[in-house]
Amino acid sequence: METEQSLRIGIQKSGRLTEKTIKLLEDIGLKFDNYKSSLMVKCLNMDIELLLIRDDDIPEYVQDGVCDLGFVGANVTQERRANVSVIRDLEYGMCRLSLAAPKNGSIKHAKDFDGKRIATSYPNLTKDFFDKLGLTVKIVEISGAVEIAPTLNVSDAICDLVSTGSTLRANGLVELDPIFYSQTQLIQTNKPISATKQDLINRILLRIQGRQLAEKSRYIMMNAPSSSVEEIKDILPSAKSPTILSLADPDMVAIHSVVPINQFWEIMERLKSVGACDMVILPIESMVQ
Ligand code: PRT
Ligand code: ZN
Repeated sequence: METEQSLRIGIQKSGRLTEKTIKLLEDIGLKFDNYKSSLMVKCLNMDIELLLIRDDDIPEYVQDGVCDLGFVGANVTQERRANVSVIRDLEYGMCRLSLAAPKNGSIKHAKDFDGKRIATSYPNLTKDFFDKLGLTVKIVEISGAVEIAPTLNVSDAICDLVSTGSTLRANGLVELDPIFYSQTQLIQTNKPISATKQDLINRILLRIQGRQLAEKSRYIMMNAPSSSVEEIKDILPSAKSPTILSLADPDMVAIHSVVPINQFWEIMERLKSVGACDMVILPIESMVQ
């Protein structure tokens, strides 16, 4: 009987997403060595192999079933119009695909682009945007260093990825409308896969969810007067009740809970105002609910 191939995951070999993707995979318990020197890396503790390739190739490889999963920017998947399933937004590699034009030129808004030349590595996303507006533009497809195109009079404006905006500014361009917001995503092939592989994907997904939730949460420990427990329970947003432990001093208790990072300071201040003290805040490695 033919032995089944390992679950194959496509990741960027060398680029902006590589380090964070490898870190995420390590954080969820996958072990491998030598990923820098090889194109195919076997996971040491699970039936998984990594294929290290250019990010542009990942959506097609996943679409065609060469890889079962891929970690890649939504910008690439959408531009390639790949037939894959997005199974998780991963909240890193954030950027936007934006229109930009020379600082002191006549192009100020999307409507000013009618009949103009736009340099971009994203012809499909750019065309979709202008088609929706009913405007006709001439797309000049360029594979890199798009920002220099207006200076070289290759185009009147550009459509390119932006994160901080400093590259645009350095090239005398101003950012106009963002046309697409992107982040790294976990994509899965739509080709049929075995139940064993699907189980492994489900495990990976659960671990990623746990990791993402943990990153957005903090473990908080505090002491408080027993008389404040009810007020403290009302302040803590945790869906489950907090852990309450008695202390040597019968008038005091220790309370442990998990709080979301985005409400963290507000919660701390409110806890303090009802008598909580000796608060200790810890990062969380992972969470399984
Ligand atoms: O070799 P390979 O084809 O694999 O890599 P690549 O050179 O095509 O891609 P890479 O490593 O540059 O980017 C990989 C992915 O990172 C992209 O597809 C996006 O999903 C994501 N990402 C996030 C970015 C940026 N931020 C980003 N700022 N990709 C590119 N940029 C570039 C942008 O094109 C511009 O040149 O950075 C410059 C602008 O940056 P700021 O900070 O000056 O605005
Ligand atoms: Zn690329």
